[in-house]
Amino acid sequence: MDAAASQDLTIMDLTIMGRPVPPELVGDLAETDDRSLGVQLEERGYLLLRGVLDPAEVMEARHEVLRRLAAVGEIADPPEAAIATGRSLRAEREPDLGAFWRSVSEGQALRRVANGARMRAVMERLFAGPVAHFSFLWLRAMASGRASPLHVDHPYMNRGSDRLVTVWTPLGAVGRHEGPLYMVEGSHRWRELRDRFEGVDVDAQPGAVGHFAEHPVDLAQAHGARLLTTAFQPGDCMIFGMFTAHAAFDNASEGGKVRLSFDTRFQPAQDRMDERFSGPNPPAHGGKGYGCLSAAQPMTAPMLKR
Ligand SMILES: O=C(O)CCC(=O)C(=O)O
Repeated sequence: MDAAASQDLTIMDLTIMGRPVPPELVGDLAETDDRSLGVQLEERGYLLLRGVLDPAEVMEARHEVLRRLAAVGEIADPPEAAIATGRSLRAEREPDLGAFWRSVSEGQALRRVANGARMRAVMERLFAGPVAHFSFLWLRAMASGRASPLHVDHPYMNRGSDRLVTVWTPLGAVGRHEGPLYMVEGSHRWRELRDRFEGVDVDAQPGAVGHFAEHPVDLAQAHGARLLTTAFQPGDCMIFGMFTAHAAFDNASEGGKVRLSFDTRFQPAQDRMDERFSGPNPPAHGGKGYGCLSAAQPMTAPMLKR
């Protein structure tokens, strides 16, 4: 276990949707080593890269986002502390919520991290050649008490390259009790998962979903798998494939600290790209643009409840 994680020993207290996660079900994500990234991705279903981005640039992006949220009354002063007020002026000040979230998601400092030279270098190392990324970016502000549901990404973005990968980047440090991302160990090899989700397209098939109905604890226990996580630092990122089951633990931060992160997608430059997420005006799901994201909704008091 790394030093940051051992100072942050809250494994006993991790919850998902309010349900405690038995400590024996939680494990540490493995850090990448010097071998080919492609081989390690194939092996584990994910890559944990430490310190590959510039921490100062990551913190600048974090502050850029927090200042925008503070301007609509959702983050208390000083914005750097990332404490949610539980109130929001977003809807009255920004009648087009999708346009507002797009403008935050296209902030210069954020895009310097998400689409800049350091990120590109990582991706070129992974794909051993030129890369391209979605213009769409999933920026997430997770209030205390919130978690992302367990899912695979394939059903949400499978109209382009089958070499597409997700890159998830914490905007600032994320301790184990602050809603870190987790990967379900070995899930990228589950036959049952492929049978269930391969070829499913949430925008083409009414009622289709990419998330699991089962509680992640039940699913992990049924497969004898662990939920792998870590304490993240600015500069770290995670890469994973379209069939690796993942989600976030509940953000159990005391005092209402918001967990900030973004995820985006990369692929080899020569591959076809999913048209929903590319170009200057990505239509995204249902043609709603950035309005399709739950983060586009005001972060108000009901969101602070489990
Ligand atoms: O950040 C989260 O809570 C979830 C991220 C996610 O689902 C993804 O990166 O695909």
